[in-house]
Amino acid sequence: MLLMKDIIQDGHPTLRLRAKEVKMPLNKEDLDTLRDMMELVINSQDDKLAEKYNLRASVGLAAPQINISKKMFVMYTMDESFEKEYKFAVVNPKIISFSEQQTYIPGGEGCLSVDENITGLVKRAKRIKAKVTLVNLETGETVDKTLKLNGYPGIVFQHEYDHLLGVLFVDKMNRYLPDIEPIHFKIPEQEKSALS
Ligand code: UDB
Ligand code: ZN
Repeated sequence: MLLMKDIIQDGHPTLRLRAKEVKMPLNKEDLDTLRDMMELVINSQDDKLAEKYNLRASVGLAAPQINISKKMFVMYTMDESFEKEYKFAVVNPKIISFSEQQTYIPGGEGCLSVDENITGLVKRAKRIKAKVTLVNLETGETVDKTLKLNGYPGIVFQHEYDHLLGVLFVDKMNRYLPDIEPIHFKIPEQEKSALS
């Protein structure tokens, strides 16, 4: 089981490398890495398990963050209105278009690989289109897809994708973004506790 101690921190050279393509067909080791990464993210969103194992509530994790310099990441999150779930194990992604329109998370981004006291506003494309290989973590089957993502799930995707390029959010932080419209969360009351 992966824990916070397995996540490397800013300053570690692996976080600055361009991750290598994952060889297909996916081997058992890479599949198990993705399974471990997804398990950590899912457990981190369970209040009891998060407390037991001291996990920060996480929405995504890229392989370089566990010191594996390969193009793969997982994300598990909802859209801004908590209507649709985005649960992906992604291999060899390539963002093929970024909308001209930009947005950002109003509270700023953080990162599991950066001191938790650091957050900052980061400009992101409002919509992206990406070619990916998605992995079914139960069966190990893979499927090539073109994903279109908007708003918050798109921001999470871009943040994880940056990790595969050796880029951290702290490289792109802005103090103010006066000309850009932030995303807004429409949070059902009972979901609010999951946010902090
Ligand atoms: C996170 N979590 O997982 F809106 F239920 C961040 C951390 C760094 C604060 C743990 C997060 O944003 N949680 C969250 C947000 C919500 C609702 C909710 C939980 N990451 C993942 C990461 O570092 N991946 O490399 C940072 C996010 C900042 C923008 C996208 C990813
Ligand atoms: Zn991160």
